[in-house]
Amino acid sequence: MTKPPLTLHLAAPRGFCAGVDRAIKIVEMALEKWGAPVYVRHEIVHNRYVVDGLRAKGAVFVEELDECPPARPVIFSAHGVPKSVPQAAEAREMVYVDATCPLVSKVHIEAARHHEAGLQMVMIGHAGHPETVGTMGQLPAGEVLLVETPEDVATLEPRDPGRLAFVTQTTLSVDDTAEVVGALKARFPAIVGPHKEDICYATTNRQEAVKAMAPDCDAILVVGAPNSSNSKRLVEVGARAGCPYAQLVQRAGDIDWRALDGIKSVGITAGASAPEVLIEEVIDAFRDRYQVTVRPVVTAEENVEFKVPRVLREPA
Ligand code: 0CJ
Ligand code: F3S
Repeated sequence: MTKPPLTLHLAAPRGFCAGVDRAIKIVEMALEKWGAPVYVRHEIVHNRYVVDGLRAKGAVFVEELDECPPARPVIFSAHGVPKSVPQAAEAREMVYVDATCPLVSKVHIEAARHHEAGLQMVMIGHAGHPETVGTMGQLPAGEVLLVETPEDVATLEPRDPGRLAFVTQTTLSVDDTAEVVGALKARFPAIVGPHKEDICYATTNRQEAVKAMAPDCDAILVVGAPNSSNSKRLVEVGARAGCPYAQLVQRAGDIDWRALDGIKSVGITAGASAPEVLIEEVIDAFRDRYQVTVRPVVTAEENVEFKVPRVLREPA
């Protein structure tokens, strides 16, 4: 039987960002330096394939520091941690390596700076997400007001409406965040913040690529995990930019082929924590069923790289 033709729009940039690359390298290098087991607080990045791969090499994933034996090294995930976590590790005299993405650390520093200047902080982010918990945890409990939507801005009760600053999660929807920032600036004209928001280059670029391809796609598949904020935002961006079917898939096995029946074009992208091997797996699954023509959709070039912490560059 001849396979039906299919145009496969392949987003670029897609997949791993510099912060994820660095975080995974940190776990691998820690395992080389100290041997197994090395503990990792929270999934190093939100991807089961990555986590399972590191677990097979001797990483042990836990949710809280007190699950780690004090005699073994522990790594903090790319999403960042509240200040209390390194403090507790120090109190227990543990060896720890912080794999927080430098772009998240930058937001932590900004929040602390505004707080020291006497401004009350507002954070735009998703409640309960580890990055939001980590950024809010840079300041004493109750010091950061969280908003998720423009409606939340209307109910804020700051100490002094003239002495406010804001920071954001790095993996938000660029468009949704612009609305929340707009609502903040409308209600609190003196609010201080970044030029636009703190959404990182990787999040911005992946959303741009999806927007560019969405009008040409009968379906868009985003390779990523259900707990990956940036991956879920790509699905929303695809749907909002006009694609009638946008879906998150962890691997090729998740593809709902019946839902794709009759499509002539598909867009493929991946969240910042999804490895290229899983994208290849998805493309191969399409090649098995269709005569595929790949059309790259390139909207930006990325050449960002972050160094691993010095402790891992020195001999044991
Ligand atoms: O929070 C981050 C610094 C992004 C890390 C990479 O992506 P992922 O999927 O692990 O995390 P998000 O849920 O934050 O997108
Ligand atoms: Fe960092 Fe952005 Fe990736 S904050 S971990 S570069 S998604």
